[in-house]
Amino acid sequence: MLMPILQVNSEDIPEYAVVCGDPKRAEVISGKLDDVRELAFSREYRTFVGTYQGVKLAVTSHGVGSPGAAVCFEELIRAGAKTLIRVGTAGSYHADIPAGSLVVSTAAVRTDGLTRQLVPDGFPAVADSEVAEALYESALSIGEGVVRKGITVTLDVFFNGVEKVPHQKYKAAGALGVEMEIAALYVVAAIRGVRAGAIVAMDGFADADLAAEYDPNTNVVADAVEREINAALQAVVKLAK
Ligand code: R1X
Repeated sequence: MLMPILQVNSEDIPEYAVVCGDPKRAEVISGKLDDVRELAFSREYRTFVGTYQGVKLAVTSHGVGSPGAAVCFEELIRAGAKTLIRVGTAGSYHADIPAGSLVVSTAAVRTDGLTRQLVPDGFPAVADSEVAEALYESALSIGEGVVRKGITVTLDVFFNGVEKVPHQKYKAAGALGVEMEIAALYVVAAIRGVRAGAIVAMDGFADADLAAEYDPNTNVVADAVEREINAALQAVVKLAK
């Protein structure tokens, strides 16, 4: 069956999927696979399939923000994906988790608008514990940089408007950082009965003024993205065993 937005056929989608925001990053990840095939490049959704150490997987970009990303997660699941892992970037809340650090998201605060339209208030957005553990162990085994696991915040706003996001409160409550899609992934996975996890590379500090300070295009961030991609692929192999 053809998925209407991703433009991929369900027969081509394996049980494992690695998802990322950026279509260019999807191409980079696909470069690490054997027997790669590009299935489609539709809107912001670029999909490849291939194998990594013998395990079949799809790699799909989901774009920026929860509503669009949820379309990607939903269609991958409808097409047959049973384990989804997001590799992404996030802003850090803590000086000891600087740019270049990796964080495995064990749960996400649902400050996005989308998941409120999917599930009732209070419903948690949580990672599958096996997927989170596989990601954490794989990231640690790479042996470089800061690796942490914990709660992340998912919001919709990227550049501040008039209202201020209460980052200090999330930080005080123990969240490690903030990004824009993980809650959608965890909630969609819960509703559909599949497992999901996420690892993010910190690309700066979230409470800085993004417009003035934000520069995710550094070697430190690129190295961390490379490490999180390798960790995600190793986690897929661990989970498939
Ligand atoms: O998740 C956030 C969003 O997809 C973090 O980085 C992206 C914007 O650059």
